[in-house]
Amino acid sequence: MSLINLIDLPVYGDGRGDLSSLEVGKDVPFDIERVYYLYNLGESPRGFHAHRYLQQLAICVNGHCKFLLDDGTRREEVVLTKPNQGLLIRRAMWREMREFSNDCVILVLASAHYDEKDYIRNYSEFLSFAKGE
Ligand code: T46
Repeated sequence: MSLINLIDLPVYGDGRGDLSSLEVGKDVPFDIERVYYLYNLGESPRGFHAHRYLQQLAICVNGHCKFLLDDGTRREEVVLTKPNQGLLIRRAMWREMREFSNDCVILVLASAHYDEKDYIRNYSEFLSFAKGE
């Protein structure tokens, strides 16, 4: 099974433009407890961590960017270019983000509030954690 799980979101377009919506239980497979967004992104890559329990859906609502996902045994990359497509990031998945376009905005829906204790920011520690899963 691919690590890259893309969820296509509905687009309601007409002469005025496009509108996409997300519904918990239909488009998003977890309850949304937090929303955040990344913008004014430069050349520095981000991420380089995994989460013990957090699940997230990342949508590049403007521009494009590259995500790398790693489950401890495999690494896969995807370029996000569509505002109507979300990348599901399951728990226990190392992620790295890079190659942001100047106009890139990434909207992230998260299954829990921010909790630094849920982060694994050391790759060796992540590999041990992933092995125990
Ligand atoms: C992820 C990727 C896609 C908060 O105070 N609250 C928050 O909700 C978040 C997400 C971050 N922060 C603080 C913690 C750090 O001091 O914002 C600062 C930057 O966070 P971080 O270095 O973790 O940012 P990224 O871009 O490396 O990772 C973020 C998320 O943290 C992470 O869960 O999956 O975006």
